[in-house]
Amino acid sequence: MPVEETETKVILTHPADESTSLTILKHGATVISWKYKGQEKLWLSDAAKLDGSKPVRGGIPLVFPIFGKSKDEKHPAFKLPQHGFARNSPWELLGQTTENPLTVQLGLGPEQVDPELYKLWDDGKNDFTLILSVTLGDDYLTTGIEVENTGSNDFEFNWLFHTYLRIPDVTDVVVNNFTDAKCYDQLIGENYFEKSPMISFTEEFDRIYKEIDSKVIFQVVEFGKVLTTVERDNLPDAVVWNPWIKKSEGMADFEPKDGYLKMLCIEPGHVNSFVHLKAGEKWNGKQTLRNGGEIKVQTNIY
Ligand code: TA6
Repeated sequence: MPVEETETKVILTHPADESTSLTILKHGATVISWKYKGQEKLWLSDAAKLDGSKPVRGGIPLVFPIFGKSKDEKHPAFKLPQHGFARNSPWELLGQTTENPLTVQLGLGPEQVDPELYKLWDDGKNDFTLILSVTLGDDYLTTGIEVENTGSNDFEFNWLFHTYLRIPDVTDVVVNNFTDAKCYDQLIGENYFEKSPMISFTEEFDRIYKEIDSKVIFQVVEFGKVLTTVERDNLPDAVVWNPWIKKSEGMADFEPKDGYLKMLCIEPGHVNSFVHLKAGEKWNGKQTLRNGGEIKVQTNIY
């Protein structure tokens, strides 16, 4: 059955290849598994909470309306927890929209968010609808978001797909096409231009790459072979994160502790600035994760 719904999950199975499938946890509308011909492409912690008690450690958590924690106590999202409330709220399955490729939609509105949490955002005066579209293609997964301001109050927000890619060994992979991108390094608190043609990982890594043209694709490459390609539509920024040893040890829901070797977050989003949405307006952003592909070297000079 291409689409199966349980109380807590939605499972999509490719109509022509049952070894290609994906699982969405309704909590946070978090894609927790994407199998391409039986091979798991996303990383999920063995200790990830899947009971709705906290955001999922792994898969594709959804970051809205704030990335990180606001440092401006006057900002409407200042009181919200890190990464906002979308990833920690119960979304509902709206239905299947297409058969080929197979697509379902899940929705979130204020009425589904914990009232205590919701009122931390602008005193609860914003009205919105989030519609997540998830597409299982032959060799790709697409997650697209539509944010609609359904109220009378203009608001601003960040959006980010906090994608945890599964990889054989992070010390064996490089990621291309961040060359010359503007970057804010969260670990040293500095801005600089990325000079590496292929970024590699030998320690904790936490960088926000900013305002990169959507034509630029990012590729996780192992021994000259592309494992996964990340494409973006209307998501100008991308965070790259690996917690490494110490940070992994400090996260109770991060297991196994050496799991940092098997994951890499490449997170398309709009986080370097806020999206300003007037009453009645809509905004869309999309990522496509593609299995494999030919190495395509691009620069950020457009
Ligand atoms: O996306 C990178 C990041 O902002 C890191 O700084 C780290 O905090 C990570 O997100 C995980 O955040 P979480 O709230 O899920 O523990």
